Amino acid sequence: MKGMITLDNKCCNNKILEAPFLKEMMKVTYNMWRMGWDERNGGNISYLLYDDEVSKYIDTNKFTREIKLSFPVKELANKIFLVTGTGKYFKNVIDSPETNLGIVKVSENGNSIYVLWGYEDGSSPTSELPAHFMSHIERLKIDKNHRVVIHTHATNVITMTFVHELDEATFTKTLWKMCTECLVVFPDGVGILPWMVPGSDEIGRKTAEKMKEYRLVIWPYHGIFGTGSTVDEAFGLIETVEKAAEVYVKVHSCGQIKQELTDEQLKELAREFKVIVRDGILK
Ligand code: 2HA
Ligand code: ZN
Repeated sequence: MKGMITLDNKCCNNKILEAPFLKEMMKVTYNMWRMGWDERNGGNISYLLYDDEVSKYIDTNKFTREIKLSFPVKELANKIFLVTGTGKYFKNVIDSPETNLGIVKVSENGNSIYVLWGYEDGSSPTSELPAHFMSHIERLKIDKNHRVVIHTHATNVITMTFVHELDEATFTKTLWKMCTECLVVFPDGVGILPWMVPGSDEIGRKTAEKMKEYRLVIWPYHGIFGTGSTVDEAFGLIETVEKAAEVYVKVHSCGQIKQELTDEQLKELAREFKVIVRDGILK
């Protein structure tokens, strides 16, 4: 029957290894490991794929396994995602994408996912799938081109959460002041959650709540989430925040600040680059 999803255990067509979205994922995970952000199995990525780009390589109506979700995601019904596997190391994705990654399709009722490709050793998507899926739901409401959620343990961002107040407005302003172009890259600032146990539906819900307003969300003493319509955009946002955090850590290791960007200069930047900055941050 046309459109019906059916079980097919004879995985897999590895022509898909040539797919641009897969190559992109292999490159970015390796890069992120090289940045030192994704130690061991740290970090996870999910990438919304369009049916017509996936169906060039695999039958999107055939699955190898069904996995029940503890949180319903009806809003994502029939959507397809490329997702890093739970317990998998970013450094290994490039050599064995078919075990470290998987392509999943959300069921019609949003209560489960079908594995279309990958997770060949029997594994499943990242433990942070609730935060990823719920964040996709919120970002798609705001941006119909949204596609990517990246979570990583960016070293200087984590460091900064120990020594800076965790108030969103002051944290954002400090980041903006660390490199001239920060305000232009993330004029909407960064959201910050209180510390929570990772991997739970609850941290997923709270992260997604922040995603209604922010493209970047920091988990204190843990890492950061970045989102975007492309892998480059989500990665670029995180990279920019991490750079600002690195400058912050270095500046504060050098002693007293002698001069810095003023609020007036930041406003001048916003005017010149025609970006709307979040209210309540600049005086
Ligand atoms: O997947 O990063 O937050 C490992 C993690 C959990
Ligand atoms: Zn993590």
